[in-house]
Amino acid sequence: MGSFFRMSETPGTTLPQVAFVGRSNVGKSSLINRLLERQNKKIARVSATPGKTQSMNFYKINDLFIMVDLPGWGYAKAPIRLREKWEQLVKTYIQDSERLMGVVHLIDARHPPTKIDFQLLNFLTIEQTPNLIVLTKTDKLSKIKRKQALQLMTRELEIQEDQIVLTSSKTGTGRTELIEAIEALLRP
Ligand SMILES: Nc1nc2c(ncn2[C@@H]2O[C@H](COP(=O)(O)OP(=O)(O)O)[C@@H](O)[C@H]2O)c(=O)[nH]1
Ligand SMILES: [Mg+2]
Repeated sequence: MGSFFRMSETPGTTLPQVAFVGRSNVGKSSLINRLLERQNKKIARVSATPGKTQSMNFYKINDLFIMVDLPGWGYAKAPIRLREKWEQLVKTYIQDSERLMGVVHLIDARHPPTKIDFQLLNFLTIEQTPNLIVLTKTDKLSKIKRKQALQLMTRELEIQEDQIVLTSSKTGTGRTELIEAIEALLRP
């Protein structure tokens, strides 16, 4: 549907929306391509320069719902003004989107959640926006490390195991489970 830099530019639509959010380089574009099985003809651009895109990308799926690729936040090194701009855009999108059914929050399975992950989770709770935690790049972990990552996330984020989906865009692990979870968000 396009890339939009502010809420006023986004298309007016009655279709339900599910948004994807996470730190830049977490694997968001790759996951969207994997979900849509666009391995060869990629629909979401996988970039080598993290934090470059500050736009919201809207993808209409089968005329049924819209997947919204929200901008990722940068690393700790990113300029504070850029971080604030990101925060404003994402918060405004979440608050102002009446048809937003849920947020898929991506976290790299190899790293503990960051301060921004906690802030985002708090914000979603306050806004009463249903959310799903997706651990990315699990192919980079051994079976035992995957289990440890799952335990760490449930403990740190104080959520149930069934709120977390382990994925790998490289192997396709978790794709079916994630699709089912997204369907559940769409019909509450
Ligand atoms: N091994 C592995 N690498 C991944 C996976 N997902 C993404 N990557 C890599 O991580 C980098 C960032 O991916 P990208 O999808 O652009 O992240 P985004 O910035 O969150 O959209 C790229 O080099 C991807 O190839 C995954 O599941 N497994
Ligand atoms: Mg991306």
